[in-house]
Amino acid sequence: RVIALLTIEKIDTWIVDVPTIRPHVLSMTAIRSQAMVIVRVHCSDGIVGLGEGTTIGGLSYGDESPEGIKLAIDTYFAPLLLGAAADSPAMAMALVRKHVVGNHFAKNAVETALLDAAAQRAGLPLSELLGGRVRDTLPVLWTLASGVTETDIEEAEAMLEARRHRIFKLKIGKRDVEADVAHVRAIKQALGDRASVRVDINQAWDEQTARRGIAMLAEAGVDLVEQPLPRANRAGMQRLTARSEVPIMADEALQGPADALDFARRHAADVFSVKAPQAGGLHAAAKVAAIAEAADIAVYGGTMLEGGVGTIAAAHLCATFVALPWGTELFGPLLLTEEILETPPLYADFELAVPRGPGLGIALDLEKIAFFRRDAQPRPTL
Ligand code: MUC
Ligand code: MG
Repeated sequence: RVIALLTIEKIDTWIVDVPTIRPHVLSMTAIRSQAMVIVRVHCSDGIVGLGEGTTIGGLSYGDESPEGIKLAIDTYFAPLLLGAAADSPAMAMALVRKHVVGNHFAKNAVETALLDAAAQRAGLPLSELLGGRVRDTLPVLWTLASGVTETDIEEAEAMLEARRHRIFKLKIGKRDVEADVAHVRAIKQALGDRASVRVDINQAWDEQTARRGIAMLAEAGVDLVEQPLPRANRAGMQRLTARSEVPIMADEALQGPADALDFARRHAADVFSVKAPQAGGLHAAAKVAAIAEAADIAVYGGTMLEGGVGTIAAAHLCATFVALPWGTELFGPLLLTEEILETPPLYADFELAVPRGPGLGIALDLEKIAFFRRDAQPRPTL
């Protein structure tokens, strides 16, 4: 038996609730607050790694809820990991995968924390452990999802003026196609060539509606259509991709490398939204991206509207992508009323800066965490 000298000593999991700056309306839910599961892995050499497990709208977007992510880590991951070697994230995660099926968001949160600790120990930015950084900043879009066309146009104008975003994603699929297309057309007409306008249907259409809707959206000037069909309808995505002039992106359908391989074989999308939580970790997401690259499918940096920790983890992965023609949507922290990092992510000139320090290169603002932790009762005043 090998005695590990460097071990995992403690794992903290906190659900941290932070309000959004305005309601964020998607086809399946509207959110007013984000619940982030913040994970800290303490190693016996004193290094602490950070991770995040965040989804959208409880169980309305994916198979895991914030409460379920915390429970999975506390009850099932921690007993496997406490006392295990801290210097091999790959071995630790192989142990977890041997005993835990599914639970991709929880696995991603823990793997991120283990990788953050390992990269801090190595004195390298996390991007160097994920294949090597080829860019220091990433283009970032903004989602217009107030639910009101005029408000969305004002918001877009303010973002352009501040040089923060010039790509906008609109959440549609909640109303009938005519109403949704009228909303999209009005926004594209107001912004013209100053901005790229894209849509995300979040699985809300059937195939006939999608055929009609995509043709109308193309005519309205939309550049990219994301996940129009339910995630299980791969043949439908394949047919839409084959006939659509506007590129089609897969998001919810990609739950890891096996899905990516099937999509690649069928060419059932032109673009993959690469999301570490959906893939089951940063390494799994890197494999999704590698499959895309091999199949001449573009990669895009997706988000689950995470806070600073998950967003910066995703940024380190995206920094390893040589081609990133559609950019990223790593704007999650900007949707929240509060920063939970000591130094907030830097957004300037339409791009997000990828931190250069060791590991994720970030630190938690522990006073903010103490204040917003769901289990902090009564809430202390700051
Ligand atoms: C999604 O489906 O892409 C990403 C941006 C946004 O506004 O919602 C998310 C989820
Ligand atoms: Mg999406």
